[in-house]
Amino acid sequence: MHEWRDIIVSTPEDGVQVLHLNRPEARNALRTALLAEIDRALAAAEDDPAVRCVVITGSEQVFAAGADIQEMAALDTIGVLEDKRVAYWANVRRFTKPIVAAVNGFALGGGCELAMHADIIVAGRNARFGQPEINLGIIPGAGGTQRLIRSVGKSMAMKMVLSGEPIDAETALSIGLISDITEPELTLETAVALARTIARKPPLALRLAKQSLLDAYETTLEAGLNAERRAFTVLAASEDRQEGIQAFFDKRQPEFRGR
Ligand code: CO8
Repeated sequence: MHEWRDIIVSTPEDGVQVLHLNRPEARNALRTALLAEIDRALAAAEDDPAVRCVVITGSEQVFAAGADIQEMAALDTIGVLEDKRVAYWANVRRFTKPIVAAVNGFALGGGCELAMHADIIVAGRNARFGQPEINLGIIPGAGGTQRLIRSVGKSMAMKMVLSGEPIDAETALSIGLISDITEPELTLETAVALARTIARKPPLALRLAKQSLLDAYETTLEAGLNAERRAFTVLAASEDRQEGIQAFFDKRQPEFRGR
């Protein structure tokens, strides 16, 4: 059993694990120790076949106020170069199971970047997404410039990064940064319900579907289509494909085993 300090880990539904950022006194600022706990929790979730989908959330007031500015202030160039957080972020990116972010309140800087590491973002009406690093004389450092421009396009990405001004939930929905808006008190519930739906899908197909979609960020259309074709072909060998198709013919619910 792990001891957690900056996060709370729970399993509200079979197959769904929730990582709850829990540093209210610092508005869930992502200090290294917090990121290390996310890293550890995701590594455990990756290895646990019972976990099919992960939800990352903050409180009803704030998702995360970004990197811990106090911690960041203490780093010189060598410190930034050797920063352990780089590896923690990379591990979030490499996580192979679906991640849903449930965002209420501020998701700023590294907080917005953490939300964008998720595969789907569900947000409360009170959500505010922003990259305010410019106000500190820095720029986004956990993929913000790259993910924003791919997600919302050039003009809005430039506006957010260069002005540092946050956008509200309605705007985030209209530009495709998030998939759903809810009342803040229902954000987590909505995300968990979505995660539950996803958790019941065949794990191998989920993994390859996520990978194929993310490939679109990395590659040309031709190479992406080839990668999708390979993933599609590999799945023809899975027992879950047989089960899914048989269950359709039998007019019953499939029982997926991740094989
Ligand atoms: N880091 C450290 N402490 C913070 C942070 C933070 N990011 N945000 C808030 N806090 C602390 C405050 O210092 C304050 O502490 P105290 O009570 O001891 O004075 C406490 O949290 C409460 O803060 P506020 O009084 O400001 O709370 P409000 O509810 O009035 O406002 C805001 C909430 C709007 C979130 C406000 O706190 C804020 O603007 N915070 C800073 C946001 C920001 O600039 N974020 C960007 C940080 S830079 C970044 O994320 C770069 C990522 C690079 C990743 C690189 C990886 C390798």
